[in-house]
Amino acid sequence: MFTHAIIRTPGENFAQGLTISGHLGIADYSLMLKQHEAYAETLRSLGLTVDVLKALPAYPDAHFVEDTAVVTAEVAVISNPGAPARNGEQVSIEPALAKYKPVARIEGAGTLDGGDVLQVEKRFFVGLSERTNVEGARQFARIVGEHGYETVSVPVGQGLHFKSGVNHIGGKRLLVTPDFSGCEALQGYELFVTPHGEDYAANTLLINDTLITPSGFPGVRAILDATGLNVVELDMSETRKMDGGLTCLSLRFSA
Ligand code: CIR
Repeated sequence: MFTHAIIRTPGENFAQGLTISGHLGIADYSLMLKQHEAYAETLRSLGLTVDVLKALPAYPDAHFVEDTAVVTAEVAVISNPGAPARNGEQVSIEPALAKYKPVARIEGAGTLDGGDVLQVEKRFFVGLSERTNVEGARQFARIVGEHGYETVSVPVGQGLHFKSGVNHIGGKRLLVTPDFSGCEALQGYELFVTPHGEDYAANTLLINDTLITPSGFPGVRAILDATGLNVVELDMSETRKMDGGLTCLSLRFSA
């Protein structure tokens, strides 16, 4: 059960962040702020206490706070972001999390982005991607292993992060892009594959009994409605232009 979230206000220079989605157009700051506020309000409406951190002008991607840590019930693992332009964001997330949890860190040659880490009950999937390497996954597995969690590493072929393609939608259900539909590491789960043209909506966020999903993806919406959970849609157009999604914009935890 999540009770808290940490988010960060996007900086005025957020459109200078990393992106390979230039074909979607230049991201607009005032619209981004509006959509970010709607995101925060949705989390509050679900009963979460939301801490809002100040923008970090030196890091235009810093509002994608998910990549800077992985928070479990017992410990906050501060990440070591794999993109050089983002490495440093984790320094300012640490005090925000240390108020709530003991902290541990991914260090040295190990890199890890929180966007590559998906928790399903006592299991963590860690995507090995351009951002997260084997050493980062090894350090992460050791830290959370001390608290009884199992870690399974999964290669990420296409897509930025593991959670760009795989997310938990309650019970034993995972929402996956076609790339992950035959993934052996996901055996034992019921896989729901995003329909053609709807890969972006694989990044759907489960908050307690509610699924938050990007608007404009009717096939995914139908899959989510069939779960019987509450479903909320948010317009994610400006975040998407910067390769981000719903999970990327917050750290969720119980405190
Ligand atoms: C980046 O390339 O790092 C950012 N522009 C997008 C990060 C999205 N984060 C996430 O999927 N967890």
